[in-house]
Amino acid sequence: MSDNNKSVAVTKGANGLEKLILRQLHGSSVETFSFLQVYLYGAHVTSWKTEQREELLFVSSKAIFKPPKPIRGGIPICFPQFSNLGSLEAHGFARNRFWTIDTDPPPLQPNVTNGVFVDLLLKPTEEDMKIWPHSFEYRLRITLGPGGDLMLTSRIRNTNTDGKPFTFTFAYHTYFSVSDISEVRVEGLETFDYLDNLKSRERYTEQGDAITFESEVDKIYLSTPSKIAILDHEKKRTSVVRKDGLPDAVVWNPWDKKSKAMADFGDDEYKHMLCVEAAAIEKAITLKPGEEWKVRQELLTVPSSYCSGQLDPSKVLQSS
Ligand code: TA6
Repeated sequence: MSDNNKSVAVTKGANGLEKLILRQLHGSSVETFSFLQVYLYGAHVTSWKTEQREELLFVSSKAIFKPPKPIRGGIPICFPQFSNLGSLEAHGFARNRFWTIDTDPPPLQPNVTNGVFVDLLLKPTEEDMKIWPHSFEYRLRITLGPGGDLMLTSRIRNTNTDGKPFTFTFAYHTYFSVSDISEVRVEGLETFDYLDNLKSRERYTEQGDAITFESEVDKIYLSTPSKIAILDHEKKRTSVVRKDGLPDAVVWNPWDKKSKAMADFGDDEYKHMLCVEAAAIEKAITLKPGEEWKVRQELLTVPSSYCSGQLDPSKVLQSS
């Protein structure tokens, strides 16, 4: 699909895996466009670039683009579970299944979509039903807005014909690219409670006036505000996560020891990434047959340098 200022192309990516390229032109120059790359494998966004061609997402140089391994980086979709425990694959199976392009999705209400978008669809296979015995339709709209913002809208419907409800947890496991993790602050989660994954998910309250990083962090913040800011002083850039219907937020950096333990992650790559994940974890979601759950995450970036006073996080977090 293409018109004068937006386009979607289907092409082959790593290991011949099919991927979609979305472009949104800015102004009149055909050279000025923001850009998205989405693999049908996992409905996995692996690149989001500004009109200045700046890559905003992190993908490991050692990522394995080969099923059944999920792609390390970008925005893995964690469904029907956010957990590395239990009988399902870690973080569920949505991120290591092949999705299809949904050519005739039910209308999205309210249809706030402007920009260029694709609709993707996942339904369980018979194999999937053996490990998670439920029918569902998961529709994902991925939108690159006119200003280069990235929006993911998920609609998950219970299509069980046996009258059974199902329960799940969920996260958009977003890997942000950062200049140097020791120069990054996260604003918007201070004073909130969190479950510390490094201490058997014990509950604590965030004391700091911002989250900074000197060692491994793996925290599930609970009932958090709709906006979280990630300030990258060196890049003079603030990324903002705006979430709707997703009460929790996971913050993860593996640091050095865990980085070395991951085969699909460079030993030093922890310095250049940070996961901030809009999620529904503490209170699992239950859908009866016919019910649909709709949630949204919008990502945008604003130029900023906290130290130069160009950015008052409270303004960004309170802005509409
Ligand atoms: O989101 C944080 C986390 O749950 C960490 O505990 C770590 O396991 C990370 O996800 C990566 O999980 P993955 O299954 O993608 O290797």
